[in-house]
Amino acid sequence: MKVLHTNPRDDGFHMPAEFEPHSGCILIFPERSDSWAYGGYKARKAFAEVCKAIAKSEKVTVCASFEQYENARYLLPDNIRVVEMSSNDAWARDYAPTFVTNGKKICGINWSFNAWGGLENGLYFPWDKDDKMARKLCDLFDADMYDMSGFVLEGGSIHTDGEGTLITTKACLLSKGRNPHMTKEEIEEKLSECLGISKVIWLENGIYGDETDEHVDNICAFVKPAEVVLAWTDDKNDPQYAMSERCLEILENERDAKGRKITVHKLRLPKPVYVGEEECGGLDTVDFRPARTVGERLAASYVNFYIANKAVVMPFFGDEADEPARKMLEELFPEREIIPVYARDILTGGGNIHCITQQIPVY
Ligand code: KQY
Repeated sequence: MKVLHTNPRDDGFHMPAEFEPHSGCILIFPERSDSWAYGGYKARKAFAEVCKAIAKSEKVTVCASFEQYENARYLLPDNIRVVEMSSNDAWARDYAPTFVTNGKKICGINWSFNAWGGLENGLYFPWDKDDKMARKLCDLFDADMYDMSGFVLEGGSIHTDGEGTLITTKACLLSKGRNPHMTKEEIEEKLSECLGISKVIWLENGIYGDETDEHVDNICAFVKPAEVVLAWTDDKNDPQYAMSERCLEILENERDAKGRKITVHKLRLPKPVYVGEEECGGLDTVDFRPARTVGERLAASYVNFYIANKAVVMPFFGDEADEPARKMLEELFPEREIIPVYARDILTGGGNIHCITQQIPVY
C-alpha cells in the first residue's frame, strides 16, 4: 500500500455514488459499553442481521476486537469474513476509508477522525484506534491511501451522486469541532479536490438531536442522480418540521452539478423514539456522566438505509410508519430487494444502518 500526498481529483479519481456497483462492504462489531446497552449484546445481533442482509449481494468484511472475534465468528455465517482489528467503537461509515476510483483501480481516503467534534464537542476520548482504521483497511484491501489527515471529516457527513454533486449539512461541516480554521469556500475546495465533485449543496440541518452534529446521511440521500429522499414530518409542533421544511426549500431551489433540478421524495419519519429505562440502565458512564438519560429523544430516520448491490437494507422501528417507508423505497428502488432490519438496538448507539457500513466501489 502506497501513501499518496497528491490529491485524488487531479489524479483522475472521484467518489462514486452508493447506488453504483460495490465489490464489498465493511462493518465493525460493536462492544463499547457506554455506546451499546449491556456491553452490546443486542446490538451485535442487530449488526449480524444487517451483515447477513448485505452479504446476499456483496462480500462483507467485519472487523472485530480480539475479545469479540469469537462472538462475531459464531453469529456471522461463513460467507462473511471476520478480521481482528482494534477500534474505539463501531461506526465504519465514519472511519473506514472513503473510496474513490479512476475507473482502473480504487484508492482510499484517510480523513482525520476526532469522534464527531474532538475536544470541542466530541462524543468520546480517546479516538486513536478509530482514526487508524482507514490506513489498516487500505492495507487490507490493497488500495493506495490518500493521506488527508489534516482535514476532519466523517463519511456520514457527505453523500455524492457520482456525477459531481455532494450534499452535506452546515450544522456538521461548519461546526467548531471539525475544521474551524477553514472557510466554507475552503471546505468546498477540499471536498472538490478529494472527491472530484464540482457542486456542494449545503443543507442547514439534519435530524433533531443527532449527536453527530446532524450528519446528512440521516436526513437526505440520493436514490439516483438528481433524485433524493428527505426525512419528513407533517407534525408542525415537532422541532424537526422546520428543519425538514428548510431542507426542502434549499433542495427545491438548487441545481446539481449537471444543472438538473432535484426531485425530492418525502420519507416520513417514525413517531419520536425515546431512550427507555431498561436501555439506560444497561449503559456504562462516559467521563463520570450517564451516557444517556431516560426519555432522551433518539435521531430515528428511515433515510439511514444502506444501498447494497441487489438490496436496500433499511431500519424498522416497530412504528406504523415502517410499512409506508418500505413501500416508498420499493417504488424508488424497483431493481433491489428492500430488507428491513429492526434497528432500535443500533439506534440507541446514536446512529443507524448507514452509519455502521462503508461500501467499497468496483472500479
Ligand atoms: O451516526 C453516525 N455516523 C455515528 C454516530 C455515533 C454515535 C456515537 N455514540
